[in-house]
Amino acid sequence: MSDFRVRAQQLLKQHEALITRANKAIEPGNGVYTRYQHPILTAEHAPIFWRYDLNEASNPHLMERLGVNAAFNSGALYWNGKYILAVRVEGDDRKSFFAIAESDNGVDNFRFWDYPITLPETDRPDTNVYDMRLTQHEDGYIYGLFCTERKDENQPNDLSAAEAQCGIARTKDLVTWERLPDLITYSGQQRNVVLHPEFVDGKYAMYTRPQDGFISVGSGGGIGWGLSDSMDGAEIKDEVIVDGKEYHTIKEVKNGQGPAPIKTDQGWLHMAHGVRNTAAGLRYVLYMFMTELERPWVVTHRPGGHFIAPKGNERVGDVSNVAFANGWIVNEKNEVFIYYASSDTRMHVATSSVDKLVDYCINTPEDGLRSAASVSTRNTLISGNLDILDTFK
Ligand code: M1P
Repeated sequence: MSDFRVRAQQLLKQHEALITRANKAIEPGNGVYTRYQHPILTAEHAPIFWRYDLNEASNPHLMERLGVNAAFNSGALYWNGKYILAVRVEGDDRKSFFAIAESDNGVDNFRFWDYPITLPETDRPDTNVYDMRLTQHEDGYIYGLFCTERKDENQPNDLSAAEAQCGIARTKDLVTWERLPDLITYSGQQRNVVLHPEFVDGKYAMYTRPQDGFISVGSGGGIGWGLSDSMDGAEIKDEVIVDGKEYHTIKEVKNGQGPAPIKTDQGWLHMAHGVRNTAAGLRYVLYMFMTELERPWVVTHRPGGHFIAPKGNERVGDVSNVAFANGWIVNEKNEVFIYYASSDTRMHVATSSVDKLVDYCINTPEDGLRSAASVSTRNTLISGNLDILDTFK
C-alpha cells in the first residue's frame, strides 16, 4: 500500500477512536452537577475530510489544507431524541462558522454532520459569526440567534475596531436556514442575545446585552430584556435590565445570558456568564439565577458566586480562564446536560437535573457583597454542621 494510503488510514482510524471514546463521570462531584473526564468536542473532532485533501493526485504529501483551530461555544437542542449542538467551529484563519454535531447520549460520541451550516448573509455581509443560541419557539421554528461581527466603519484607521450585532436565522430541519434581518435595538452594540421560547404578551421576547463598545460594555451591560412584534425585522424599542453588573462580584465587568431559560414549576432557570478583571486578564465564569414564570424579566433567586468556573486544563486555551455556555438540554427524564466551553478552545458537558438546579438556585445564599456578610453566612452553615458532624464518624 502507498505511504499516502497508510497515513490516510491512520488519520481516519485515530479520528474514529477519538470521537467514539467513552466519557466517564467524575464522581462524587459537588452534588449540583457532575463533570466528565474528557472534553466532548475539540478541534481534532472535526472530520478529517474537512481538513485534508484526500486525493493523492492533488495532495501527494497528504497535507492538512484547511486546519481547524477550535470547537467551542455551542448552542444546544434536544431534537428527535438526539443531543444536538450548533458548534462554533473556528478555522485556522480565525473565522468562525456553525456546524451541527449530534450524540445519542449527550456525553460522548458527538459526530459532526458532513457539512457545516451554510448560513445566508444579509446585504451587509458578516465578517465573522459566532455563539449561536438555539431556541425551539412555540411559533414552530427553531431560531438561531448569534453574534454577527463586522468592521466598525466609523473607525477606518483602527483595523481591530469591530461592531457586534445580533444576527437571526431560523430553520425547521437544521439544514436549510432562512436568514432574517439583524435585530435592531437602540444600544450601540449587542452580543449574547437570546430568544425566549414563549410569546410574552403576544410578542417575541429576547434577552439582550446592551454594550457601548466591542469588548467593553461601558455604561451598558447587564442582561437586558425587550419585546419585538416580529422576528422578520425584529426591533426592540425598550430594553430593561434583568440582571445588572455588580461591584466586587463575579460579574463586575460584564455578564451575558447563556442559553434560553428552562421552564420549571417554580420559575425560569437561567444560566449566564459573569466576567471580572484580574492581574492575569478577564476571568469568565458561569452563574445561575431564577425568574418569575409570568414575568421572566423579574429575578426571584440569585445564588451567590459562580456555578461553574474553569478548572484544571480547562483554564488554558486561546483565551485562557474562560468558562462560557450558550447551550443546555433537558431530556424527557428532566436530566439537564450543561454544555460549556473552556478557554475559547473546546467543549465539555456537566450533567444535573431540573430538581437539583432549582434546589441550587433556591437554597444557595445570595452574595452578601461584603467579606463580613460572607463570614456570617458561612458561620451559619458551620454551626449547623458541628452539631451533627460526629454522627458521620
Ligand atoms: O473570550 C471570551 C468570550 O468573549 C465574548 O463574550 P462577552 O461578549 O461576554 O465578552 C465572546 O466573544 C465569546 O465568544 C467569548 O467566549
